[in-house]
Amino acid sequence: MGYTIAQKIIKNHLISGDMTVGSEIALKIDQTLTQDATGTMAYLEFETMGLKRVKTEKSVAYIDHNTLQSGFENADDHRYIQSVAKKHGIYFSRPGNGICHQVHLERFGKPGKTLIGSDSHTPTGGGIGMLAMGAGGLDVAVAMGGGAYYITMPKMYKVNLKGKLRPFVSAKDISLEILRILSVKGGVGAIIEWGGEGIKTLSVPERATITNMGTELGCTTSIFPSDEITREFLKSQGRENDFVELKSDDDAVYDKVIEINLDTLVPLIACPHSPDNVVEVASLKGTKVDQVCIGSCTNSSLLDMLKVAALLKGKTIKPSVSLSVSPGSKQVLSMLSDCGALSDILASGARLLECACGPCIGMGFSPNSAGVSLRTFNRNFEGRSGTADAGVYLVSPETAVAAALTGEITDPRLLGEMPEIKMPKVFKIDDTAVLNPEREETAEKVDILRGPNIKPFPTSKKVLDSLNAEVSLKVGDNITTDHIMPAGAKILPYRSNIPHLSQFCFGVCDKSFPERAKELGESIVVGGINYGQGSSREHAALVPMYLGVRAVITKSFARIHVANLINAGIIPLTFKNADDYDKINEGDKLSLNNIYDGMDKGIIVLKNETNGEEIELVCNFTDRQKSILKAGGLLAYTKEN
Ligand code: MIC
Ligand code: SF4
Repeated sequence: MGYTIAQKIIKNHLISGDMTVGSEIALKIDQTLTQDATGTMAYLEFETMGLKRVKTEKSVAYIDHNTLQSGFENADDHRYIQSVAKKHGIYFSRPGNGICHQVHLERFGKPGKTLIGSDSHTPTGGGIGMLAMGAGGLDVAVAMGGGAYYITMPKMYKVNLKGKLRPFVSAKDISLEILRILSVKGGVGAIIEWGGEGIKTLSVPERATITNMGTELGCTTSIFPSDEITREFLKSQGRENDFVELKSDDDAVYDKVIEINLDTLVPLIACPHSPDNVVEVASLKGTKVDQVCIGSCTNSSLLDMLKVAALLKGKTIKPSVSLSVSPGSKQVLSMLSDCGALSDILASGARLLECACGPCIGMGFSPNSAGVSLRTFNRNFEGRSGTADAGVYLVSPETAVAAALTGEITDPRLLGEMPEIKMPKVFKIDDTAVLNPEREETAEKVDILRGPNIKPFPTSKKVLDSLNAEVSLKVGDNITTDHIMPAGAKILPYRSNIPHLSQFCFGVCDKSFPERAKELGESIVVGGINYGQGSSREHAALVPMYLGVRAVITKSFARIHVANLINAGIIPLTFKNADDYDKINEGDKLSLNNIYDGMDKGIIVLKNETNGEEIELVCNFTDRQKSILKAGGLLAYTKEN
């Protein structure tokens, strides 16, 4: 039996485990990336492990999320990360150089290599045939130290593309179509390989839009073959030597095969508040639009920006619309500027934002009250934009421009002829905003700069043989990490200050949660399906841990979050019978006994002391995960070992 692309890379990087679906495998990691919102914590963890130098082929620290320095906090954290990077052998991408995923794709990613990043959109690298995965900061810290990255061996899905996209339909519409087909939980436990004749019509930035947004399917990662199109892209970046060809074997076996016909695909739009709430743009025709945002790691490549500039050229946006454009990297921005396209964007009335995440993570540019915002981003979770009652829709750059020009949701095909976009053969290479680390021999002399915002890392507790605690919160399905630990301009500066962050925990669901959890001392959270989807932020585990949450019981978990819970020493359990979810209410007193024995058997029996119900909970932990939980989290476990 042949191998899929992902299986080939896994086989080449397998440290332990066997490649049977569902079993735990340990992978050697070639590259890591961090961004600043998760990076400070990741480097504090790296420091705690006491290692001198990263052991990866390349590790890069990006500053792209918290660039709105409305107080000393972010600037202090940036200086901290810069100094840690210099000392420990990590490349440092300065603020302004661009969004981690865009820059990594342009300058550092390599086909066939493994990459983990403390950001859920790390799979962007799959656009050039990397096995690129999002992970919690602690897992990235361990990988930087040369440790393996553990995942559950995924199933393999294949999406075959047929035909060719028509004008005004683009890669983003393919992402939205697969979300419509599979939903935000449809990719859990799988790697999606993109293939078929249709991929030959897609350039690397288009492929990267698709692998980027594969994250919203909940999959482990997404990947394209590395072919002549990949070679051309790497060549244009002066990196042809990094090219290796990668394709699946003809007899590779997939657990699911989906076909998408590009010839018949139409412009799509994801409605509030979920990326899989997808309908045809035409069906919302005439909906008034207040704000349009173009950019984010999904749609900020030079190709996207040139399309936007060409469509805006000589036109003015509607006075009722506020349009922002954030190019993905310094390379994109300076090439836009050199060719004059930037002037076309500015002349239309758009506001230029810096090359960073910006509005995507609620770092400014929040919509007006009850505003309708069309964004080329990847997430439209409730409240994420910074305006609680805004309606955020996800669209392609083409649909975004159509809305900015008309003031309402408009099928972009009504804009007339699609101008021809000529991509340059050679890109402008200027890596001056990437700082090299200090040489190992002299690294000792580099001082680490710590600001007052960096608070001590909270210590987790060991999972004991019994737990008696009250349910501090019961939530429904598809709870995102933005619900658990919101971001945005007011909260993000405190990512290295867990006590301060804790005041906002579950703020989207129930503002009284932090107080209640603190009063209870120890408590249990109950959730529905796909709990913890979205961002990789380990803060969504560390903050509940700080507030005394000892167990989370759900119908099912998202991949990165369940790993973060275990790393934080919180025991994640799932209902054996999903209906038992109804047998627990907020405020109920629960007792779990013989936990250790239950962990070995795979089932723990919970007694609801309030209503007398007995409920079976599944806990299929590997020996390693059991040891981590018993040690009180990955940091404690790593120190012990
Ligand atoms: C996001 O898009 O939600 C973020 C902000 O990039 C997160 C990381 C974070 O919370 O810092 C992610 O996707 O992992
Ligand atoms: Fe940044 Fe948004 Fe991409 Fe997250 S999804 S990395 S916030 S641009």
